[in-house]
Amino acid sequence: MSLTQTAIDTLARNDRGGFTIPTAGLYPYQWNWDSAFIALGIATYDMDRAWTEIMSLLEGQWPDGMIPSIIFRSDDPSYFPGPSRWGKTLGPIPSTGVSQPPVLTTVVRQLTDAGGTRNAARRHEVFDRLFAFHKWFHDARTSNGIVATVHPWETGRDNCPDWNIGLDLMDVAADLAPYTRMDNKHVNPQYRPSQEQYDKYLTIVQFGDSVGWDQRRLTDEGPFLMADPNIHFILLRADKDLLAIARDLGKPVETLTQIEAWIAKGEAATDYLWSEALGAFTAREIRTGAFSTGFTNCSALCFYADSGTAEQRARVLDNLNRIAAKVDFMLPSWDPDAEGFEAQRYWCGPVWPQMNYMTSLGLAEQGHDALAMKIRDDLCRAIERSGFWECFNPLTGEGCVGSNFSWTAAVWLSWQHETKLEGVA
Ligand code: 9WN
Repeated sequence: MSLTQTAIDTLARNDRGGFTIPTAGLYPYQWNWDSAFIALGIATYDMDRAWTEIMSLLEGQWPDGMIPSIIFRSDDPSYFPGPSRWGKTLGPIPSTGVSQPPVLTTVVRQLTDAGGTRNAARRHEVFDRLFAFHKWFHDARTSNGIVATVHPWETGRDNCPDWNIGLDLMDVAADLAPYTRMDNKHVNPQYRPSQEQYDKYLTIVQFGDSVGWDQRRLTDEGPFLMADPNIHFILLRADKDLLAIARDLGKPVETLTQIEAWIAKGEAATDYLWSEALGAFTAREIRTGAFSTGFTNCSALCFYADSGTAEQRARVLDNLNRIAAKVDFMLPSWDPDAEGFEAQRYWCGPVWPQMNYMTSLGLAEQGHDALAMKIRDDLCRAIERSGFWECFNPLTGEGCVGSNFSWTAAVWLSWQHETKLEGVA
């Protein structure tokens, strides 16, 4: 059977009726940014079902605009922490109390960019909800003018060494309720976050629950507060895509002015994330201003967001070329020259399909076709060698952690469908 057919079958197998889980067992619910990438993949063969994926994700949106990282439509004992551990969250469906990188608007634009009345109607149908989601990031998550994150899970890059400078500043809650991890029962524990990291993840959840999931308090008073290039660049691009959709729909001038203000704020924050020492955009601890110390697979998303100066972009390219000379498969999630690199441990080294997708798209849009192609081809080689895994060892191409993975299948389909390397912007 062809890999393309296997990819379609993988998505069908993970379909739970209107929404798609990342993979059975390990992740039995609907995840926020997973669903956005999944919609891109499904759109290559069934646009109506792709749109249903978007609409089902929006069903979980909170009244304040937040779209949670996980929507719990059931209580599945195979995953921890499930709905009971997150407590009384504020959405229409039980959910987590943090969000995930807001790639959704960009995907909506991609899905509806062909024009026509149907697509215009779809854009119209979701516009207010997308606007509310962006507003939530800019209002409830902004600290010192920077869109912050309060939990490594919100960044989608759980145990990346980027978060060590934030996690080191916090203690595990003395009254942390006992719990049993489930992730380690599905996959090799060596490839997953450490116990201490999990205790801290759960400490933040316990804090959020203790303030009734008041998002302003979670940002201002919570135990963890960092700036993440992943959320930053994805939101900045999404703001630009939201502006394009708003113009297309003929939205009022106040709406356009608001989005333009968010974009201006975002462009200023790009500089905040610039580490001169590393020549790269890195995570920062907001209370101390400390920079992380390694180049990650979101450090080159400046191209995807079309942000940063020519000098900054040139240094980012130097870093990409440095790393390309060290690994067989681009783009590792953590710098192979930095302390903490582990080729098989989750966000400490492995290649992640959705990150290669965004990085490659951004590089292509900005005219760096050779690198864009390399980042695409390396992932395709890893998939051809190992199958549709959650992530891949950058030294060997071996698959890591979850198998039969939805976003890997989706990225593959999306690339197979394109005839040339062209973005939507
Ligand atoms: C916590 C589902 C998610 C992805 C994240 C990835 C991982 C969850 C976990 O799986 O996170 O949200 O339990 O490890 O880090 O990016 O959305 O695929």
